[in-house]
Amino acid sequence: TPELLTFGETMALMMPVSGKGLEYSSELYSLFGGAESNVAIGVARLGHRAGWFGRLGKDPLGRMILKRIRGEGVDVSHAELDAQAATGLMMREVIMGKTSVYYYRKNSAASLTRPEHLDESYIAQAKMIHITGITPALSESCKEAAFEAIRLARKNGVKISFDPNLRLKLWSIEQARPVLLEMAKEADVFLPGLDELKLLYQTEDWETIVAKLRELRAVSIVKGGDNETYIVDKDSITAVPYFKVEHVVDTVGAGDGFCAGFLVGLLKGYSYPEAVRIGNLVGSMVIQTEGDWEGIPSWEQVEAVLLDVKHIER
Ligand code: KDG
Repeated sequence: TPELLTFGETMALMMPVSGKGLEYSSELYSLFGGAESNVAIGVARLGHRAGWFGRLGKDPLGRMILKRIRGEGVDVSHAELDAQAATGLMMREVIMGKTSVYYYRKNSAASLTRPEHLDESYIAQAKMIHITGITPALSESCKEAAFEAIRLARKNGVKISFDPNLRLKLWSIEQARPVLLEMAKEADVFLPGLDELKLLYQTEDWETIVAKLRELRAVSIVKGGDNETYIVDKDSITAVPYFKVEHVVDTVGAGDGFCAGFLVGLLKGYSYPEAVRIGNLVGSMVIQTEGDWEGIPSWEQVEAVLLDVKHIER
């Protein structure tokens, strides 16, 4: 039985093989990604039991994704392939250091998720459920499903981790704000980025942001500071420094890697600063590899860094 559950849309991901943009690239890599399955894969890599229960199309891309998530050791017993709808797709290119993502996901199998698709007994046996603000952006029924997951988790004493993952290509800030703030209220741990908080609370002022965060029942872990991650609780702010990165290859997935490392820290019973340190480390490794989750390390690799073990080349 999984300790950590998550659900949401996972899509096929196509990226140019060369450094060229999509328009002029004749060969593409076929990968896949989705914020929630990225976290589930990360938790599994780091040695804990994770489950992901999204919906995919009953098509080649859906089967490819399902097999590969399963191959990473994630429980997919409650994931479903829908014969009536297609698997979502995203394309990504990096031009002059700027990443752009293009979505082809309207009416995808995942966007047709409804509250009835959730299995209470499956959710009830987990310690924690990780939910993101992408799901409510996908459709009205997905929004209902996200709130139903929160309700079922609360009812069964399952801790809620919430990453707002604001995606302005999916909805406007005006549409997103009330929904994401409502979800944040329900969370036990809230994992926003600093840029997201500025948009959600409509202020650049850190003091005001901290005061808003302190109205929540959650502990907030604020990602994306200049050099550190912040832990904001009722009466303290703790800054945890980033790890040095040699060469940034692909920044997408850093936040999910962070979440996976941090949540594994919590599952291991570590303190918040220790768990954030692990999150920072995993995030720093993800951005040094192409793809959303491929750079997530094993627990042994994490320990080697934390304990400063020498690497033996041969
Ligand atoms: O966090 C990475 C995600 O943005 C990526 O995997 C795609 O889930 C995704 C989305 O909807 O943007």
